[in-house]
Amino acid sequence: MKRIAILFWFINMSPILGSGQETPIAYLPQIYCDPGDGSVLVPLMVEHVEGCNAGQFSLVYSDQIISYIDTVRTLDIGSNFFLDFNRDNPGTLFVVFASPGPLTEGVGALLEIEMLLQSDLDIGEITPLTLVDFSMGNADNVDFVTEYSGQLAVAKRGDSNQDGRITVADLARISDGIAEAASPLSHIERWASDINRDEILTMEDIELIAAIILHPSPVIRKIFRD
Ligand SMILES: [Ca+2]
Ligand SMILES: [Ca+2]
Repeated sequence: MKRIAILFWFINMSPILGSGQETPIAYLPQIYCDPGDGSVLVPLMVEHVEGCNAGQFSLVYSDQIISYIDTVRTLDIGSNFFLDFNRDNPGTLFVVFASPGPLTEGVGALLEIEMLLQSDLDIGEITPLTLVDFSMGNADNVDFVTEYSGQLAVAKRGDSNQDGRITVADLARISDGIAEAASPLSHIERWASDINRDEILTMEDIELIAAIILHPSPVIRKIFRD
């Protein structure tokens, strides 16, 4: 099964929440996919949900970009949860989860959603990943959680500088990233530069982009993807 590197913004909510009550929140990342990736893994992050032992939410997405929800599985702080989901309606995922005991950790990844991509995606296509009616709680109180939706955008892996082509300029850009140069890579530039999908930029990524420039055939690119 192909797994693409998951990149996400860690959103610092402190300025939003202020210094008062810690409001429970849930959010999805901003992620990218290459048309050849086949599938993406999307983590659902939560904060300030300690004490909760049940919850539910819906996720609305474009079925022009995401063909099917392959599965939903618990993760990290949610690993003790029972989880079930309904994907009968394309474009909407409905998830419920519960645990025999309250969460002792309130911050982290709760679950991940594996999404299969449509086969005919174009660079630049975008779907919001919209959380709807997210609620969590326990027998004493179930309340709505503040939701921050995510986004999935189709981009070209290897096109580090995002100019639509894979050239020596991309080699230069990833070199900037490895050297942590004065002009730091943006979120999408860093994703596009991580050819081997190990979530760090190294000389191996440079070697792979160089090989794509030298051997631009689809067969060679498939070897790199696998
Ligand atoms: Ca480029
Ligand atoms: Ca890498």
